[in-house]
Amino acid sequence: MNDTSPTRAEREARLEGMGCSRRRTEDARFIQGKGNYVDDLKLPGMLFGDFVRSPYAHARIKKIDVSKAAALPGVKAVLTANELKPVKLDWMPTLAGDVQAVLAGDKVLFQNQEVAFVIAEDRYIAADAVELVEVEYEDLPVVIDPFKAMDQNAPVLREDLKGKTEGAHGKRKHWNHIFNWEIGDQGATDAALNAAEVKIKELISYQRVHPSPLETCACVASMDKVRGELTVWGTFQAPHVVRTVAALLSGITEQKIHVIAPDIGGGFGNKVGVYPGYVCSIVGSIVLGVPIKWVEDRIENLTATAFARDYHMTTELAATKDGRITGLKVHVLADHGAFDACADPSKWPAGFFNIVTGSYDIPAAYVSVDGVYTNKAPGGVAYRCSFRVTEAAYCIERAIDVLAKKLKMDPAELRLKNLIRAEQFPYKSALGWEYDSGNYHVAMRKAMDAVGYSKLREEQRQKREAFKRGETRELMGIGVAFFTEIVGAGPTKNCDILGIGMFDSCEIRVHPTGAVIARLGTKSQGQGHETTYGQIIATELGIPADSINIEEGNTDTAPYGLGTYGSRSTPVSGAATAVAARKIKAKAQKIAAHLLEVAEGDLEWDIDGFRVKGLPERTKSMKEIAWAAYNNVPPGMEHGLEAVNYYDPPNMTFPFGAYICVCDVDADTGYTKIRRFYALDDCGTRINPMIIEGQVHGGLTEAFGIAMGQEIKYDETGNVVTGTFMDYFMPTAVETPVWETDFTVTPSPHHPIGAKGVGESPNVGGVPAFSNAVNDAFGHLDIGHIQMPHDGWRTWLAAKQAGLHK
Ligand code: PCD
Repeated sequence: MNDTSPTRAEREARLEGMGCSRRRTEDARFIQGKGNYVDDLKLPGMLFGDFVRSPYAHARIKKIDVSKAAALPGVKAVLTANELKPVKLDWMPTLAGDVQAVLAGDKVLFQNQEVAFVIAEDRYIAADAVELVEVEYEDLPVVIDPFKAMDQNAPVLREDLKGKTEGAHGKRKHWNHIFNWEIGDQGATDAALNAAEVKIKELISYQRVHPSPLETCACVASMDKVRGELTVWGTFQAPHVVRTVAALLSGITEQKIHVIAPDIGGGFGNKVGVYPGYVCSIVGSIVLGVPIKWVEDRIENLTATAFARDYHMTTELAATKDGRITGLKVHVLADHGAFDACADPSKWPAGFFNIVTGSYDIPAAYVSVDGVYTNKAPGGVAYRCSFRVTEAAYCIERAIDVLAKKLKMDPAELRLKNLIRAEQFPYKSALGWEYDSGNYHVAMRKAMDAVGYSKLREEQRQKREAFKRGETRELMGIGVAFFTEIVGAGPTKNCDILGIGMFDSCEIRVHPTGAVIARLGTKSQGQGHETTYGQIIATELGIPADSINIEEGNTDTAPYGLGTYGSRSTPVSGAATAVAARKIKAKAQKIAAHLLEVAEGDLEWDIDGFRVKGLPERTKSMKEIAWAAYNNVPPGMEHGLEAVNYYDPPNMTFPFGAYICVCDVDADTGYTKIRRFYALDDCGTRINPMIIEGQVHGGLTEAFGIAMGQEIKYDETGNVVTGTFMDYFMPTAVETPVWETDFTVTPSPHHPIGAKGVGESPNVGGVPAFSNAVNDAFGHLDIGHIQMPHDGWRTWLAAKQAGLHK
């Protein structure tokens, strides 16, 4: 008789566990237009809210007259700061320890700041009513340039902070100063700089950009006055935190608040914080007793909800003549806009910027960051970035290239010379981090081989000759970047948000038939969590991923978690998932031993169940064990098969990568074509290679947008001049280059499955690779660091400055 039982390989494949490029389960609804986004929600009696916003960047509010708006048929209420004051909601706390005006009272501090909230029967009436609110302003002098924020004659922006010499992070030096944050050994770093054979000093700016998810921020707040319960649906990356904040602000007890994040169309950090729209919708619903919906439009999103970057980094490197880096000193001027609403772990005013020594073994380093207020929108979010790591990576990667130019050394060579060596891991950096694992030289060499690095340099040499001879007007640039990410905030010992430790969670229940539901404290915004968490459980428990449902985003059912940002889901909730599954497996082993009438220790795990050691035909599959968990457990054991884990990671994980970009710059138009882009990522154990590739494609496209054209720009009176996708560069498939992806695998030694995050990496490594490529195109010419974004205009100017225009 033929044996028809599946082979081990077939049993393994059936699970679609870790390492499998399993198709994304959530895509079935997304590609059919059957997703369920906040704006799809329609509730009986629901009203719509819309903001009156300030046309001025800095002005005193003399008078607000809402009478005409309130009289418009269909308008139900108009809220101003006066209505919010009695319930103490005219101001709200920010995640960074500052306060932010929910609705402007005495004055406005940035263009498009929220001034009044109109509630009407539909969004069109609300929009009409917004036009009818009359606000009398008296304009005030503005501070747009962060370098002028602390001038002696700079206007006082935050009158509410008058006389306060201390902020959330210590002493304030000036009325527009927020904090100073210092780390590292200043003495040793200065000594290294003084003794240096070669040094560089460069102002490296990372311009203000915006995460601009395609779905803007939105919520529906619904107060049930009979039950005294509030439900808020919203585009929340961290639903549990929103519930806790709502409880603390509203006084409604936490169990009576239900926060639900349905499908989200991209978050990118923009949907971590709490915005005035949420507060006003909740207040409106409490006052009127009906649901209120608020959905931002594109201009509001780009100009008023959290921006990213705006870091101005004066960077010094010390080195020997042969290219050994001996010291790094950075001063950052951080423009936080009108309120410090940065979304960082509480104790980290500049996030994890102290990862700025990057992938290099730099013996001495010192960083000092000054945050300042300006008349710009608040924010400073971790846009595809673990709390300022993108700024840090850009800073060190540009600085290395500037140093290479000065040393007349190849930038890849200079990197190879200074990269942390494999045997140095776990590596303690001069600025305090312990990098968990890495094999940087292998990754760098693999990248260089893959693109044929030395051939490219030879081609570039020949092109430069041809240019001199007048045979071409194109400049070829080769951009190298090697980055180290720091993701998985975080150990609760040093990371919290509003006092809540940054653990994360997973709860798994195995049903009698061996099907599973798992719920987590994180929240996918498109990353594919419904697919990948199922794969971890599939491998751990030997249950096919197709029999596993993953749920996130409902605070009533999901265990408490801190949410999805900072590429923390895999490092933290992914670990919680494995640990919870292992608890279940331990119980399953006891049940299997009972069923097989052997000692627990006589069993071994085999793909999808246990077998008796030495007797491979005596087995109990996980399916059989699940059934037994509900009717035949060992004496004294509780029924059921479920577990929960709240995981507090012992350390962050440190993914890394080597990226190489080749571009051709037209010296006459500044137009830059990205000819080639190669990205090697190492995120430890890979759960789903296809999803990782998608993550890298998405992140590189964002990095391309940032490096090559994006900037939230203000004119001298504080008007945002890039408030739409007509003037804010949003790359489409037309502009986007082709991506080549590759990988190495260096597992994290402290993570239960060895995985590190990956979602942010391409943004972190991509931006410096593009910028280094454009700068490298001018590498043989007498011209300093060229600032981003590298749009046609700036690049044309660079060519002009380099004397390439007759
Ligand atoms: N993975 C795998 N493996 C490994 C890792 C990872 O597979 N090793 C995968 C996972 O599972 C998922 C992803 O991948 O799915 C990702 O992951 P991660 O890295 O862990 O991350 P998560 O946490 O999840 O997420 C987050 C991120 C972020 S941060 C961002 S920005 C962005 C990214 O994610 N976002 C987004 N990506 C994305 N995608 C999409 N689609 N959408 C979105 O929104 Mo922040 O901080 O928030 O700014």
